[in-house]
Amino acid sequence: MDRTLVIVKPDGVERGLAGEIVSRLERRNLRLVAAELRTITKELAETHYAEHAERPFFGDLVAFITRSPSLVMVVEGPRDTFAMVRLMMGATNPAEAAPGTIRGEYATQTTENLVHGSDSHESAAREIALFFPEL
Ligand code: IDP
Ligand code: MG
Repeated sequence: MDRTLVIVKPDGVERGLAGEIVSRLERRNLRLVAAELRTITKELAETHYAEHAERPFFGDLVAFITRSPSLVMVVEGPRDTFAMVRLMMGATNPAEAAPGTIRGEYATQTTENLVHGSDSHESAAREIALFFPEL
């Protein structure tokens, strides 16, 4: 089986959309391996998003992702699970996210786009180890 990291970001938990997002993953037949509601620390956010450290929005991104609890999950499917989840999420900018995707149905702004999903097998392994070192 193949695993990826999924995060319902603070805006998703605040808006009561965590259940909807988990439901979509489960209805797809992706299985929850781990799930924890936690407030991501500044240190963990900076490590997780290190690839964006030089971008102008980095400070806002870290402030956003740490402002209230996120639902952090490991999700398992038969293969290329990260790619299935990314398609279900929709484009990073909700203005470009297809109808039917999570961002295309429920989000309007790139800054608050509800959900994170690892973008490759390598990112999935790195991010799972970062958030769930016991796995
Ligand atoms: P992804 O979440 O679809 O993988 P990334 O490019 O990895 O998108 O960006 C990480 C997160 O940073 C996005 O989900 C979004 O919350 C935020 N972000 C990305 N680009 C911008 C931007 O241009 N302005 C503000 N926030 C951004
Ligand atoms: Mg990304």
